[in-house]
Amino acid sequence: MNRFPNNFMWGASTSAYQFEGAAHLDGKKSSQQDIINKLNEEKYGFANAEITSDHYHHFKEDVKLMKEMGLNAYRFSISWPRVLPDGTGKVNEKGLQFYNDLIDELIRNKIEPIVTLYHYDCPYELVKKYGGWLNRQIIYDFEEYCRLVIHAFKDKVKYWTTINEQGIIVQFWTKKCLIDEKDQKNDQLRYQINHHMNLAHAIACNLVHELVPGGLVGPVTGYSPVYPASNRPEDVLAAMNAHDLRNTFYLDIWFKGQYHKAAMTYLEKQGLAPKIKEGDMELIQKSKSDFLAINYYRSDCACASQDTDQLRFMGINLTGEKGKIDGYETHPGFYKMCKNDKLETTQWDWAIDPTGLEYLLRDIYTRYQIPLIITENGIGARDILTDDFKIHDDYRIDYMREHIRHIRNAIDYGVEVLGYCPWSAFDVLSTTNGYEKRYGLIYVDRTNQDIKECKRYRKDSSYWYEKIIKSKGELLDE
Ligand code: BGP
Repeated sequence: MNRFPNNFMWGASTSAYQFEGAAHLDGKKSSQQDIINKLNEEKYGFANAEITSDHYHHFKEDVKLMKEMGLNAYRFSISWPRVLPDGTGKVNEKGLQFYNDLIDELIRNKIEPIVTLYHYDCPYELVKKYGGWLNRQIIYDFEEYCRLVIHAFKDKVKYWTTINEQGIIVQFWTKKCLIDEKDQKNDQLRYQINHHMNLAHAIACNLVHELVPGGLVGPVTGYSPVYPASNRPEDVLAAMNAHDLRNTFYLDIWFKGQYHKAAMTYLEKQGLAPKIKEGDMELIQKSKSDFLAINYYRSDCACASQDTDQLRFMGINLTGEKGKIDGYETHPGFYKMCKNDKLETTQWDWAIDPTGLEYLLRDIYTRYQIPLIITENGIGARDILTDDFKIHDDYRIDYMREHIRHIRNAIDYGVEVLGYCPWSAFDVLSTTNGYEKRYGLIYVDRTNQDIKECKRYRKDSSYWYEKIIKSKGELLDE
């Protein structure tokens, strides 16, 4: 196949708190991300979430630029506290109006809206009231929020995604959720939050099917295939363990309605398993996800771990200096993540692996036989705005070209891929690095410290992507 299917969605992605700004304007109250990013500002000097890329005030210009790039889809999220500032109860009409205007603008420009219901920004009021996702009450409040927005946009939005990257939330829970210090040592709560999210996801799926004529809904997974560090059987087994706990554990719940046996057994042994109430599994089993949205940036690598190793949920590089990762995720006796010395990395130590994308697309499709859509994929870099307002991001073009080629291969092998939405349409606030690390196809002129006017400039990658979209992928091999 040279050309991608005619109905292939060529899009790009953003999320509300990383892109909109207007964090306390027109009735919106704080989300937990407003608080977390305020702390990031104080601790690391990164930008806070107050203005970010000011999309709230630039949305018409932004849609125009998307149109110029040739996008026929745009994946974004709705901010819960913008439409329900207290999390429940009184609706903020101005908030709903913003999304209504944005969606109308997209539709006028023939850009398919793909809406994510939750991208890390739980209303702060609910965190203060009962601890946010730690408390089962959130399932019912999330239902109220979902009913409101799904009903409001049911005639305009066909594609809905529920919760962004539950697996990443489990790993990086204090960065994605505001967790009281007294709870931070209780790792079981990570999986309890995830269980509450599974229930919330099931309810959101049911709501889309109930309210949206012809509506389709699916979860968003942050997915990295896990390779064994060597051909030692112990490493191969460790890679399978990591794959079960980080990937299949989520996919099985969404698409088979059950917790993965081996992963759950491990969690039970460690005292990390979630408490499941009567009726929970029934609710999960009765809901249906129509497709899987995949965020893919990197593959990972695992090796055997000893029982005496220290439990650790994440390793992160916050400096942008290669090799300065602060450690590796370790599950004692189960697996330990490590560097894959066969792959190049970004400045932030994320392995660059386009083949991994084909591998996971084929693997997931074979196991679950569901349509797939890529809702995030991209390279974080320190882009440079030249004196003549250009951004020569060849590395991004290389990254995207290779990843799209491997999507094409997967389609050739029979995988149903609905679309490709790279992260990100515009530069946004990075979840861990403020504006130092950029992913956008379009540059937003601001820094961590200086907000300037947030002027938009198209990067070289956006012109390249435009060509690829116009040729339906044919010019990939040019
Ligand atoms: C994904 C998130 C996005 C995004 C991206 C890049 O996990 O869904 O919100 O930010 O990662 O991550 P970062 O900004 O930390 O480099």
